[in-house]
Amino acid sequence: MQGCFACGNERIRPQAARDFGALSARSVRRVDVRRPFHPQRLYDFLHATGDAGRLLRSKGYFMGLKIFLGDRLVDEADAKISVFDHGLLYGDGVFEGIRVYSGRVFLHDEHLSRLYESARAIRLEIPLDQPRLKKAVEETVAANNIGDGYIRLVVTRGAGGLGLDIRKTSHPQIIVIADKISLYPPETYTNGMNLVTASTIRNHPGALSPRIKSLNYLNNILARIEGTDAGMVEALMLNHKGEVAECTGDNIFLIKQGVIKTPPPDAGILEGITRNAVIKLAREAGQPVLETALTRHDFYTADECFLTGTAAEVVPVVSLDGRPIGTGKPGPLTKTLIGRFHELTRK
Ligand code: PXG
Repeated sequence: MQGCFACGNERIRPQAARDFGALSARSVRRVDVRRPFHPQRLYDFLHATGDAGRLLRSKGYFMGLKIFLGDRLVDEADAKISVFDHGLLYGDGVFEGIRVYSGRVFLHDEHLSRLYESARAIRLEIPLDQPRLKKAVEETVAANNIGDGYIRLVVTRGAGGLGLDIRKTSHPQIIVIADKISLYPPETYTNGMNLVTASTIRNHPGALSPRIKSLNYLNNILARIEGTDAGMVEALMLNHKGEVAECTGDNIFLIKQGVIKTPPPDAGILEGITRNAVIKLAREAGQPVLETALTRHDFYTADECFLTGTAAEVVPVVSLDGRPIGTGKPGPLTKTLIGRFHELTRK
């Protein structure tokens, strides 16, 4: 058998598993070795802590992922693109973050449609058609044995000159990475999340439409830094009119007197795939959902609040800018929606 002798994971070299089996608590700091040692658990831990994972990978303990690059699967070590790629030089490209549940790509067509729409908006021609790209994503998931995981699908403008002219770029690059997912800590879901409003506003739609999921995420990153500085894992962003737009990587909803409300796409948001799925679930259950302009006051005085996103799924929010929302605990309707969303992921 290739891979780990203990758990069969093909990405752990047999020798690595044996070596780790002999490791003492001092050798690998921060690993809880009080519990019975298991290579898969150690692997999961190291994977979550990027640096340790990279170090051990560089020592050859882990086999790399299979990456889809261009038009075929290659080893992670061979998955390289040009330093002249405009995706790197200018953030010129588009991407999707997609979930895999039990080996199935969740809302695959919806994510692909958004990717092709983002590409159209920036005049980027994706070199594969949608059915072929869908197959490439599925092949990548299968090649990496992903059960529950995460896909990063990226299309860059391709290599070009040291100038903005897209006519000087050659082949757009397609990259598909299928890997494990790192999530918000479990207590975020049980206790709820606290948010602050960032001073950085969302991109003005007349400058760069937030509806494009482009490789240029500096706007969101600058806002996220403010959230991190305030000790929070997310931050709220307003639009150029001072209305609530979305969080740095999640859409936002409130519930007031039984009505679910969320900013419309023209409030300058990314029209989230999870957002749309949650709206549909709520409406199917007979709950009214309004897409309407909202201010921070609406959130301060809401009964409940939650975020949606591919990585986050549905997360309760319990305070904004130091004001408790509702009871200051995850709300009942939010909990029901979380349950319904989990059912959807298992369908
Ligand atoms: N708004 C923004 C700005 C986003 O980037 C969402 C809303 C939620 O959209 P979806 O379609 O995921 O429901 C996003 C998505 C990451 C990461 O690595 C971020 C997103 C998605 C996947 C991964 O931080 N953001």
